[in-house]
Amino acid sequence: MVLEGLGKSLNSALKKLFGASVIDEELIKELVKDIQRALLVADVDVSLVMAITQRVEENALDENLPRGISRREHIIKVVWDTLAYFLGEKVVPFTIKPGKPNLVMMIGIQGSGKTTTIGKLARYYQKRGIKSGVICADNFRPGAYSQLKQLAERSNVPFYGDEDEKDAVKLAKKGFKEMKNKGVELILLDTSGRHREETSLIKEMKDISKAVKPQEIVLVIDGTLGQQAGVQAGAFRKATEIGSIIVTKLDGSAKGGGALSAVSATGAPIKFIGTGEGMDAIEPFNPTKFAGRLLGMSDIRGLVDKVKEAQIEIDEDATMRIMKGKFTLTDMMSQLKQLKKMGPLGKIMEMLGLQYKLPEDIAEVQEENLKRFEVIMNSMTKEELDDPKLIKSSRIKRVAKGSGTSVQDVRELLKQYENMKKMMKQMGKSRKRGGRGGFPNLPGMPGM
Ligand SMILES: Nc1nc2c(ncn2[C@@H]2O[C@H](COP(=O)(O)OP(=O)(O)OP(=O)(O)O)[C@@H](O)[C@H]2O)c(=O)[nH]1
Ligand SMILES: [Mg+2]
Repeated sequence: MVLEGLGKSLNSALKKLFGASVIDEELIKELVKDIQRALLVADVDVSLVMAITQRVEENALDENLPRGISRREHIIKVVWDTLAYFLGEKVVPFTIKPGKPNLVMMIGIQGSGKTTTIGKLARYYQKRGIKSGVICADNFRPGAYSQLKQLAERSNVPFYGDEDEKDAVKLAKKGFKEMKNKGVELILLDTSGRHREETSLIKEMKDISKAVKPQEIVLVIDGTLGQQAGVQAGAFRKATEIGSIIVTKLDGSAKGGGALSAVSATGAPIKFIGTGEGMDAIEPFNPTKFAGRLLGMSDIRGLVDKVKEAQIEIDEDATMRIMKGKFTLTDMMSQLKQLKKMGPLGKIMEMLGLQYKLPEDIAEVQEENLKRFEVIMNSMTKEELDDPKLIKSSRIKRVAKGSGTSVQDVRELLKQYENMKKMMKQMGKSRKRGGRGGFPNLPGMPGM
């Protein structure tokens, strides 16, 4: 999992939001604190953390909610948008002209993941129908030649290297020529990792790029560096206009959030991220999607859409009453109708990532049942609807007779009511606990 730690803590912060009974300034403050903590642990720069949380705080309680959006949805969206904003703009991977030799040069300090990334990229593009090849211009580390050669063989792409040639510029030139002759469209140039700091690295980059004129120069940065990654990205951005960034080792790194945000703060475009040692562990970087994934929310979007589709109307009065512990038969009926519009409740719980075994009769709201319940309820007095406890056996008989149903049908309705009331109680309890791992507010129920 990419940035598992950060994702987990952000997700649990948002779960609290679902579990809370009221959304007020205090709750937002708590949410903001949780987010701050999560970002600081991920090594995001303090001033950036402040900027992010300020944005959330300012917008979360925005008075003007867009039509059809609940406060909860709005807050999730604010957190999501803010994170995405600070992760940078969406950029297109590489611009590759088909049928032409497109040279992409990879640079980066020792061990940042250049060679591995080249292997992954060659495979990534080859699979997508772009003829790819790799050149080893690393004449410094003894193992470099065979490392890249093996990676090329595994993906079945052409490789150029010469163990006896010590001049990196010559290697690059020769390799480029050979790849051109082979009709390779994406030529990936691997350079040496002898550099431990930016200055010498950038000098070599300039020497080689003068000789072979790459379309694009990619700085490969180790994501475990955290916010330090920003220093490299900044120096690189000053030195070249055709530069982009790949951040590696985001799998399992606690500091990856810091690396991504610091790099994006320099304005350098992050094009790919490395997410593991395997050959396929690379993906184009999309800040919006990435932020959603961090929040563990990709499915909540679906839920939000669904809620909107069903156009569930929230009855404020009923909400208040239920909050105060009063749950009437009429309330149950309107809840059941709303759930019916949304499809099986169990599925919704699943989308929210919550595990809770629902009583079967609640999970599946049957159309027929709803109709029968309605008929039965029509034979009840207002008093009875508001306080179903009053409905004892003689009243049950009367209602059954009046509605043309059976005593058993009426009992079933009352049982359903009891079940649902119990469920409401549990929800109330889990809210008081802070909601962690607890129960969400059901759509159309208090506060959602
Ligand atoms: N977990 C993880 N490991 C990675 C990733 N990318 C690279 N590595 C590992 O990082 C180490 C260094 O990778 P290389 O590709 O050799 O790095 P390099 O920049 O070419 O190194 P030099 O050429 O010596 O400077 C290797 O053990 C890789 O397996 C990644 O995304 N995730
Ligand atoms: Mg290397």
